[in-house]
Amino acid sequence: MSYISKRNRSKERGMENAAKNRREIIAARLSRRDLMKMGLLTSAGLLIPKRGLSARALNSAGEPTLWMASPPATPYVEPLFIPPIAQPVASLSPAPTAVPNTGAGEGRTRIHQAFTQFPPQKYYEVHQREALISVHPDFPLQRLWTFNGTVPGQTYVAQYGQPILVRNFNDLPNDNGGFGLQSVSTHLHNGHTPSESDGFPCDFFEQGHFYDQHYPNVLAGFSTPPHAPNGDINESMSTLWYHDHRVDFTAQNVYKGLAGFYLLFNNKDTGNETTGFRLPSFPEFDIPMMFNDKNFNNSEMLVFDLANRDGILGDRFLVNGKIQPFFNVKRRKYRFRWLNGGPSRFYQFYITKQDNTNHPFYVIANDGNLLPFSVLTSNGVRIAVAERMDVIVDFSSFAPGTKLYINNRLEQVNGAGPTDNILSASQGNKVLEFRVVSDAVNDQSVDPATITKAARNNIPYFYSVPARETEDITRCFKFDRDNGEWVINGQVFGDCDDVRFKVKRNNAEIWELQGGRDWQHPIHIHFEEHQIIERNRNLPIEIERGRKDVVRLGDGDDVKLFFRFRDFVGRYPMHCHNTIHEDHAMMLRFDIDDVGNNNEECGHTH
Ligand SMILES: [Cu+2]
Repeated sequence: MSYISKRNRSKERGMENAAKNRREIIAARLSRRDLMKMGLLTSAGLLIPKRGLSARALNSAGEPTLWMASPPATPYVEPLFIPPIAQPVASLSPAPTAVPNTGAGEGRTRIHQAFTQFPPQKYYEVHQREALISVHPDFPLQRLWTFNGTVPGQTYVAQYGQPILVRNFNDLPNDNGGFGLQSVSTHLHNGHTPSESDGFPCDFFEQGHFYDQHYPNVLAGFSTPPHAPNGDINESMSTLWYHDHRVDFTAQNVYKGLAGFYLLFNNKDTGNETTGFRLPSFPEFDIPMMFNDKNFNNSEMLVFDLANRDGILGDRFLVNGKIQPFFNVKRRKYRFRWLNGGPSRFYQFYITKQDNTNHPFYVIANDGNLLPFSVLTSNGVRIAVAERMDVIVDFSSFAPGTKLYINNRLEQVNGAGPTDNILSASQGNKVLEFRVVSDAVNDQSVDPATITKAARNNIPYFYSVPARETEDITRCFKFDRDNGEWVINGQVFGDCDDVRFKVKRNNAEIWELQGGRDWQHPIHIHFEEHQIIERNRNLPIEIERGRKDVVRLGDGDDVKLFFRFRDFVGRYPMHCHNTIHEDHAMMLRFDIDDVGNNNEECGHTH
């Protein structure tokens, strides 16, 4: 509280009142749609100052300013939090059923389409509930929403060929403490998941209910030649994550804590550095890290700005739920799985030494999983919301006591996207401190220098890129801003039942995505990974080749994606993963069935 005296008290109070008004509105569970209907929100996303509601602070240009600065927090005082590994339960009662068990309180509405084909071999029970969580020792405990009591939630460690079932309970409290909706849909991001278990935004379920999510952990292509019955090993996935996806409320609910990791292993990516690809062993040297930027008020409590429709930038940087933690590392190689957990910011991470010089590292995977080769980078790696980058960082050359930093050097001043300026190392945000310790070292993991494209004479070390097939249709999508609304081909996500187009199962398709002016969007497409075959008529950079589930659309970008849609049917979304854009309706629903249609075909129906 002492730091408030350094500020202009009346201005602070005004902003606090405005914030309080907004929190009351949010506590009333009104979505942006409700506010628009009630005439409380302008098309520019500003709350209208009437009946005691005050507009948020404006800058000299009349534009909304950033949220007031968060209180300071001393960096690197707490160790990195490693979420616990989810443990299966012996059984579930009542036993899971293919048909939704609505009588027992299940919120699912559709039958499991692959329950008998891939019977669950392990069962998990997870409770979404409020917990008091520390984000920093200088801050009071926060009332966050969790999966089984931690933020991030427990990490699922899954194996290909071993289907699991997660019984997911909604035990969220009646009082949302200012923001968040107690109605949820949990999406397994990057999963080749039957639609009814995918966490489609409109498949939400309410307090006191549960939802059985069946994850077959099966390779894409298992149902058709030439990869039946086991699927294509080159479609393997690895660093998945799960997060709330409730329509209109994803940003609030994820910001409040509802996200975690789901790691998939197989007989190549084994988690053991003496076998398979010989990547650093899990969990000791294979560390998932979720990055978020958040805002805190004068009482050091987490705040979320509903009135912001451009994208929320936080001024406190969290890794695995803690503000700027430290992490002790041995003098050897580590695999870090970097995930941008949002809400809106893009990062470009460097490893910076104490003298602000750069320590190069290897990128081995993007969100689509392992690249054919390791890629050495001296320019850091860019990660938009929901993208993942697995990297190998080698600490063997550093003396014990050395400190290094994960440093975000990408300049971003508003929700529109980064300016693309790279800040100097000393100006960046150092979000985590590595401390090299003197413990004895044993490192049997592969040397990434030996698995680059050149070192391998162009023979993939990891998976090959699945072969491209002749497409059955090319569809076109323009992501734009229209009258203050985020639109895809001119339309917002208006209705859960509005099926914009239908993909015929097993078809190959090209989707051409076009970005609007002045904005950047990380676009996520559920269910099947894509290959970026062109970015602005050129091959994308090496880190973007291979497979992906998020594609960054920069200002005016034009990207071509290749897909096949195999194995399962049902409803899936495509949406911007700047979660603010997503909730303000930059999303569409497409269905996979055995008929398909030509809607959204290029030059056809827009
Ligand atoms: Cu966007």
